[in-house]
Amino acid sequence: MYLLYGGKFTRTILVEMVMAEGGIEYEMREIDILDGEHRSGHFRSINPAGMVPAMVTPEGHTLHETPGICLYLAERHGLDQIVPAAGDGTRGPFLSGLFYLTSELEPTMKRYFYPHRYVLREEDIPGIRQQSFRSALKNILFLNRHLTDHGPYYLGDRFSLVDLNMTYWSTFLNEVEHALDPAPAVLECMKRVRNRPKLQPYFGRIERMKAEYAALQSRGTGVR
Ligand SMILES: N[C@@H](CCC(=O)N[C@@H](CS)C(=O)NCC(=O)O)C(=O)O
Repeated sequence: MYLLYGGKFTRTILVEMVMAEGGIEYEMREIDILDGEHRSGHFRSINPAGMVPAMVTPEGHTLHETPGICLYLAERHGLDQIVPAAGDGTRGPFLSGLFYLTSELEPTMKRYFYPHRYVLREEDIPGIRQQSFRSALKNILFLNRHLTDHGPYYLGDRFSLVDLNMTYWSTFLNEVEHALDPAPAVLECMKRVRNRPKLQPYFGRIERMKAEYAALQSRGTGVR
């Protein structure tokens, strides 16, 4: 049995969605990031990087880094439909898309969510948040171009982990009204991903978490 550490207000839900796509069983171990539990000695003995998600395999290996965990699960459980196998012609574009999201969009989103970590003065927080939002949109516009030429999914007619990741992050940019209007192919892809029967409930949960986290932030709380 897999043990998945993570929970509310985190990207752990991406791993849960891959588990759902593959019908893979796991046990959830809730880590409260609002309470700083991810920095506790107990959790650092599992993932010294102090971040969630982390996942312990049935053999006892501890894995971290969301895209790595998702790839691992898909490959181990033969989910070739969401991760093209080595040798498949779409494997190259798939890796480019996934690494683009991981190395370009994800760090920008981290600045958007935790702007206070990137400033020396409190008054610079709104500026960092605005600047990271703009950078993220540039990444989305690049993806939009790719989807316009090759869509409706990143790999054409075939849904993959790239679409899942892109939809997850874009869902947060969508909270600013009309922000994604210049990216219609991205919006179309997001609609398809969110409507996948196995994924629908998870995107419902993400919307509820977004609303709850926004309410916390307006009261001055959140992850420090
Ligand atoms: N590169 C890591 C980043 C993980 C990450 O930043 N997780 C967030 C939750 S979504 C977290 O643990 N935040 C707590 C913190 O940074 O203090 C991954 O993709 O898994």
